Amino acid sequence: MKLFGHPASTCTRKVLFTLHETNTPYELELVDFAKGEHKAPAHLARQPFGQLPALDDDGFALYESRAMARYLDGKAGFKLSSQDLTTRAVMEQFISIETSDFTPNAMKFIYHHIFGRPQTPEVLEAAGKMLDTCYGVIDKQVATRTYLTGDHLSIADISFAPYIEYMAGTPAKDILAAHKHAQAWWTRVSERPAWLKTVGRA
Ligand SMILES: N[C@@H](CCC(=O)N[C@@H](CS)C(=O)NCC(=O)O)C(=O)O
Repeated sequence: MKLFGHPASTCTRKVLFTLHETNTPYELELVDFAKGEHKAPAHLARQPFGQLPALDDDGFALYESRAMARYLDGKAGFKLSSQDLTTRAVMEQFISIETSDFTPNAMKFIYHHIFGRPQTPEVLEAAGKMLDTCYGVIDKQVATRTYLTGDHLSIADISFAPYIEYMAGTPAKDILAAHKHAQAWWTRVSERPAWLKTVGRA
């Protein structure tokens, strides 16, 4: 199992978190953003959009981090996704919220405060309002649950992690802190050994 990516990339981290949670052996092949390797022909052959990450499982090639998380989870016996119809539907609902409503707005804060790509105050204000709505939805969900779909971590929790981690270094951390159940959920997710390995804290 080869993962072509970068340890600081949010989408690479989503897949690394899944690999660690499922105890899947892998090799990380570094694709160096700084050298533009993600836009070089070798990587474009793996990922036509020139983005990280890409996966190669003994000749089976896959891109898109959420597809990889689902594939790796299935291969490991669905440890991170319930086969119960309604539980699975809720997981997919939260992965969609992450993809459509959460991440595009989280990235505004991450670009502005972490990656040196300035955003206007109006853009940050609108993004903050959307994040507040997203954290409100999460807060309600985890008020009575350990993780987003119940007692077990799922791909839904994993999908949010890389963005919340980066936002800890931005004013958006206060939006999360205003939702005490969501904040407590993030503490549980971020203290998992698999996440600590993903971000190099274990
Ligand atoms: N939908 C893709 C998004 C991948 C993506 O945007 N990756 C970022 C790094 S986290 C990237 O490579 N950005 C560089 C670029 O788009 O040129 C996925 O989930 O894998």
